[in-house]
Parts: sequence; C-alpha cells; structure tokens
Amino acid sequence: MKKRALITGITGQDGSYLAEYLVGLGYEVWGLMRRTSLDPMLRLESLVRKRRINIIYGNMHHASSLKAALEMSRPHEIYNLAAQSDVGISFFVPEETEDINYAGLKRLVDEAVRINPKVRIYQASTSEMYGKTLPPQNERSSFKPVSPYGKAKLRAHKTIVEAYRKRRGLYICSGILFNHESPRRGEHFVTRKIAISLAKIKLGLQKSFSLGNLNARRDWGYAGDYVRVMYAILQQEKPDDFVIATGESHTVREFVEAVARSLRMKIRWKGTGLREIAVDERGRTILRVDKKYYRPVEVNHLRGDSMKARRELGWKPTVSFDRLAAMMAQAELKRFRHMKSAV
Ligand code: NAP
Ligand code: G4F
Repeated sequence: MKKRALITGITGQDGSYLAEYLVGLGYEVWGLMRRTSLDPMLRLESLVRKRRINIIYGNMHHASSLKAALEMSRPHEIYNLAAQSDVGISFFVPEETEDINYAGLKRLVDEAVRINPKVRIYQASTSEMYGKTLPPQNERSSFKPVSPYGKAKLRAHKTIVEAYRKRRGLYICSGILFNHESPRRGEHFVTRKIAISLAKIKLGLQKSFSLGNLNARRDWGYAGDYVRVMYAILQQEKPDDFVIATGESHTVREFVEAVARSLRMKIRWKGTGLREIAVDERGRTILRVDKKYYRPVEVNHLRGDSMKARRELGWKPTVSFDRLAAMMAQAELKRFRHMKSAV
C-alpha cells in the first residue's frame, strides 16, 4: 500500500521541495492550499501538470477545513509547514501569526488524532525560537524568542509538540530548522531579495536597492537538504526533536558579497551604520541601508549545532554558503536575462 502524506504549506518554498521528494519516494502526496488572489501553484506547476499531487482547499484558521482535508487524504504522515513565516511582518500582525502558527497546529493535531491516533506529525519549529540565546544553539539551549513569530512557534513547540508527546503519547516531532534558502525562497526574505536585486542591477534593470541590518548573522543552508531531514525525522522509532543547521554563520553583508562575487560584480563598502552604502566599480551607489527594514527587536546571531541529527539521522548539509549564494544569484540572472530578451 502506498503511504499517504498530507503537507500543509505545500505552496511554499519547503512544501514544494518536500512534495517532490515524497513523490520521488513513492508517496501519495496531498497538499493543503488556501485561497489567494494570486496563483499559488507557481512552485508546483510541474507536479500539478503531471497529476503527481492532490490539492485540497483549506486554511489553518479553520478546524472544519482541516477536518475535511484529513478525512479526504487519510494521511499516515502529516508535515505541518503552513505558517505566517515572515518574522518582520509578525510585528505588524501578531494575532494572525499566533492564530496560524500556534492555534493552527493545535486545530490540526486535535482533528488528526481524532481520525487516526497513530498518525505521525512533523512540526516546522524554528531557530527564531532561540532569539537572544547566544550561539551555538542546540536541543538543550534555552529559548528566548523576541518576535511574535518566534513566540507563537515556541508556544506550538512547547504546548503541542512536547506536551502532547509526553502526556498523550502521540507521535509528534519537530525539526528546529535554521534558515534555509533556495531559488524558490519568498521574495521578501533577505537572501532572495539580495539575489534578485543584484541580478537586476547587473543587467541594467535596476539602479539600487535598500536593506536593513547588515550585521545580523544567520546560519544559512539549502532548502533541498532540509526537506530530506523532515522525512527522516518521521521515520524514527520514537518521536523526537532535532536541530538542523550547517554550523556556520555569516552576516547579511557577507551574503551580499557572495552574490556579487558570483555575478562578477566588484563592490566596495563605504560609511557605517545607517549611512553605510555599497558602490560598484564606477563608484555608483547600488545599496543603501534603510531604517525601514530594521526590526523593532533583532535576533543578532543564529548558529546551530546539529550534532544530534548528524549522529542519529545520518544527515548533513551538502551545499556550502558560497554555493548557495551562487545558486540563487545564477537563477535570478538566468530568469531576468530571459525576461529581458523576451521584451
Ligand atoms: P513559506 O514559503 O512562507 O511557506 C509558508 C506556507 O504556509 C505557504 O504555502 C503559505 O501559503 C502557507 N500558509 C500561510 N498561512 C496559511 C493559512 N492560514 N492556511 C494555510 N496555509 C497557510 O515558508 P517556508 O520557508 O517554506 O517554511 C516552511 C515552514 O518552516 C514554515 O512553518 C516556517 O515558519 C518554517 N521554517 C522555515 C525556515 C526557513 O528558513 N525557510 C526556518 C525554520 C522554520 P501561501 O502560498 O498561500 O502564502
Ligand atoms: O531573511 P529574513 O527575513 O529571515 P529571518 O528573519 O531570519 O527568518 C527566516 O528564518 C527563520 C529561521 O531562523 C524562519 F523561522 C522564518 O520563517 C524565516 O524563514 O532575515 C534575515 C536577517 C534578519 O536579521 C533581518 O533583520 O536579515 C536581516 N535583514 C536585513 N535587511 C533583512 C533585510 N531581512 C529582510 N527580510 N529584508 C531586508 O531588507
């Protein structure tokens, strides 16, 4: 019998990679999709065209739609990737963030175990839950979240994943994933924004762009590597939580430099703080710092220690920081070259 998986958040970066991976493993894949005004299928075009996945309309806000999706798909495994996943935006919409990221998981799990108490559930926890805790962060580190996003994810992690596993004996796990990126990353996240902007500047389609805090450090890996481990986590005999990270951290400024290197653009930094700029070889300003992109409270440094996953799951990342930046830069260059030649 084919194993069935239900993925919430299937239209997102991770959802699309995970759907491809599970289809490749022979799973019957079902995805929960909410109604939006734009085409949410962009990342899934090929899977949908070839009828490799089944889509159900639903929304993490509403238990009735989750119940219907669960009854229709009857999953053996559930991957809860749906979230209001933008940390910066969570400061503007804390209630919505809480309702999707915490209450949404509660609705999903309550309905799922009513239908099948043996179902295996993966929750997308996050390094943002560490907040102000200094690196390296691992499964034993304390959580000190500062954003509404981090706080909602931590509430889900503590009161659903940990508590339901311990008190009710459910098979529910979480991956505490550090930042992971790809050419499919949402356009507002900093790595994709940098790749898009520099590729457009390189092709003469844009003159400059702005960023916020250039000094924040993140542990950036490749999303394709991180979805493999979501599956591995749900195949363990006992449910558990795992930190997934590369173990290396870089500043936002270093990501700009890595993308510029891949695009063969020479840049120089001038000034400091809010007056810092980057100029190209002809001295033209291509990047400014804008206070608008600063967060009310920043997480300064995330660098994960994923020894437990490496030891127990045999997982390790395959894409280096420079290769990731180059992959994203070259994808944008190709995309915009194509668009430029089409007009
Ligand atoms: P993403 O690209 O922003 O995808 C989020 C998904 O959630 C989208 O499919 C989105 O649908 C869906 N969604 C949002 N609100 C929903 C609602 N009310 N009902 C149903 N679906 C809803 O995020 P991602 O980068 O793939 O991340 C996947 C998960 O991992 C998220 O839970 C995120 O918080 C977590 N995470 C990500 C990272 C990372 O670095 N990427 C690190 C740690 C944890 P639309 O397409 O309609 O917007
Ligand atoms: O790309 P970001 O928005 O990612 P952030 O906040 O780290 O969150 C991502 O990773 C989390 C895992 O730790 C996930 F849970 C979450 O769902 C999401 O996927 O920002 C990265 C850093 C921040 O320090 C931010 O202040 O880049 C800094 N930054 C500087 N300028 C900017 C910008 N971030 C964005 N989005 N846009 C800027 O212009």
